[in-house]
Amino acid sequence: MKKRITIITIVSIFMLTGLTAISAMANSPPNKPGAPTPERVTKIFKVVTLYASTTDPDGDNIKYGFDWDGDGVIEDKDWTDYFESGETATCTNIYNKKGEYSVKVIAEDENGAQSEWSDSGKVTVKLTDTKSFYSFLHNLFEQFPNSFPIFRALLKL
Ligand SMILES: [Ca+2]
Ligand SMILES: [Ca+2]
Repeated sequence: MKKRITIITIVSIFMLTGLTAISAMANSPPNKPGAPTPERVTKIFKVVTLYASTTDPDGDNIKYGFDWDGDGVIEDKDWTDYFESGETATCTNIYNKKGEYSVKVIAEDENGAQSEWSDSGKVTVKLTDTKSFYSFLHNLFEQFPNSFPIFRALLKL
């Protein structure tokens, strides 16, 4: 009797493991997201917001990784939180060098399956004028009001 129970237990464990493996294998990655922008012109030190959206065939939640300079590497800060399948995610970046940047986005479902990279968009970053550099500093001071008292006094902001 005891032997029988042991066999049943072992068989059950095998079946459960098998089912778990099958359901993990059945997870499909999210669909390829659209390009985060077709084309954008901005200035250095200015906040750029881009968007991403796709769906997951299993209806899983999705997070998005933005590659802002086209090198295929996603910085930690450029991963969004999880969004429901089909929702639109946003991510922001500030460029501090002028130039033309290729931007793309990848989607990852909550089981860790990654989509293909999106097509690339293009962000052109131009040199800033003094006014927007000042407004960048101003925004910085607003976010960290107590961090730069000397600068603030110098710039009379
Ligand atoms: Ca999935
Ligand atoms: Ca990158």
